[in-house]
Amino acid sequence: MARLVAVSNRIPLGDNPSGGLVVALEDALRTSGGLWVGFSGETVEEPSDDLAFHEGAAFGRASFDLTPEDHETYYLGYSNSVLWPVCHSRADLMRIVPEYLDGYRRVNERIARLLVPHLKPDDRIWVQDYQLFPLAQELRKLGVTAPIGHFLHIPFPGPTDCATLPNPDELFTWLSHYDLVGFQAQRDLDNFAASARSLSDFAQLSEDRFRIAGRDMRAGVFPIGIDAEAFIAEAEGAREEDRMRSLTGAQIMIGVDRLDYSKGIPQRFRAFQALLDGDPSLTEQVMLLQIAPPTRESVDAYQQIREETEHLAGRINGQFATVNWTPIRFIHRPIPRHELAGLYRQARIGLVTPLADGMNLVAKEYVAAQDPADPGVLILSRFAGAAEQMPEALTVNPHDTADMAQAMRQAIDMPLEERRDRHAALLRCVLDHDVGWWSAAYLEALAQARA
Ligand code: GDG
Repeated sequence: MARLVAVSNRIPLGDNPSGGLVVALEDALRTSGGLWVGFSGETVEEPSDDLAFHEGAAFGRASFDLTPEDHETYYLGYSNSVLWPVCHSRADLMRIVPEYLDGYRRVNERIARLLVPHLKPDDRIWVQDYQLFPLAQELRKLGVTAPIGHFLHIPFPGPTDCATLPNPDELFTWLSHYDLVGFQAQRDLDNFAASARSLSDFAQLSEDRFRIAGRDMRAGVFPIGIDAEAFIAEAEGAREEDRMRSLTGAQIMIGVDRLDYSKGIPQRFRAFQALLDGDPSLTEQVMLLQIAPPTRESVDAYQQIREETEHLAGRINGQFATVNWTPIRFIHRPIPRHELAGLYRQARIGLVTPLADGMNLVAKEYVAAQDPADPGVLILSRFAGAAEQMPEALTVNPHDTADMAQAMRQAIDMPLEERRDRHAALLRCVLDHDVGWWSAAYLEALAQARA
């Protein structure tokens, strides 16, 4: 079996990863073995010109450092101030700075150079996410002939959003050097085909085959999953002392998201406010536990979302709290994974209401963590990739406060039998399409794309 070499922006070298890609890739590599290469998280003035190898995992791990300038331009700049907002339909938050694109190209070129001496001819190379779009082109320039695939964890922009990029055509040139590009949802594949249509040299050869600038490539839909069995075990084994104790009888609604503007946390808070406003009998009967670890804090848009979220939670709590009850509990730091599993299980409602999201693994973790005999209800935004796979959730439009408040009400009142029926269907999906299924389906398609 050819060795799997996965490359991602970040490689976790400590514990407690929070971030969907890291969680999923760790599961995939633990099963298949191979090598994972990524940024160490350290910035240094003079990074080494070779990878650093790390022991202590079931698979090989190798990292590289970045200069502070590269981190600023490649990571915070082009990746997270240009591509991320555009892919999440927030071109208004984009900052186009020429140095960002230069840094992005330069770092991808450097990663290719670091990687090549460690590659074997029969490796399969699997590049992850939007920080590394140009990597296949750079590897090909250096003579790499092995199969190279890309998986995009976030949404692919449609024609209107693509047109806001400083370099829309280059995005497609980068992608055309992969044998296979994988997306989370049908919506993304449709956006890819629709956006590519404006290129001068583009043809769609079949449903999943495209020719861009004379190069043939494939694209497909591979919805990512979780390690469902392991997560079920984690939730079942959650210890009593890790649970929330201070409430007697109040139902818990839980939200778990990196504090990102794409996750719709203020919209969720406003819907909760509307729910409480509309029904005073819910006082002390329901609470919202929002876990939102910090992310990309030096980007302005992230400072703004933090301020907005804290301000709103403070205002709602001030309006409704009693001596014995705080309606919103907002935790702005990561919590350990086993605690998370126990809290999901304890919560009667899972709130997954992003404005845009590639997949959203929290939706799947929440379902896996439930007690099938008395499960909670998942409220899911139609803009999460997960909505294509999970129609048995209560599907909401996160921009519509009244619609979301109504779904919260419906979830609170939902009879046991309906909760069980919906949960059984959702759990089937989470178990059938777990992370092992995802990586196997993707890698099989990569092998076929080359054959
Ligand atoms: C990207 C795409 C796509 C969160 N807080 C804590 C914590 N987490 C864990 C969750 C979950 C993961 O982080 C978040 O995954 P999501 O999928 O919800 O979102 P992104 O981070 O935006 O991930 C997304 C994903 O990639 C995979 O392809 O689904 O659409 O945006 O696993 O549980 N974990 C711990 N403490 C926390 O406080 N331990």
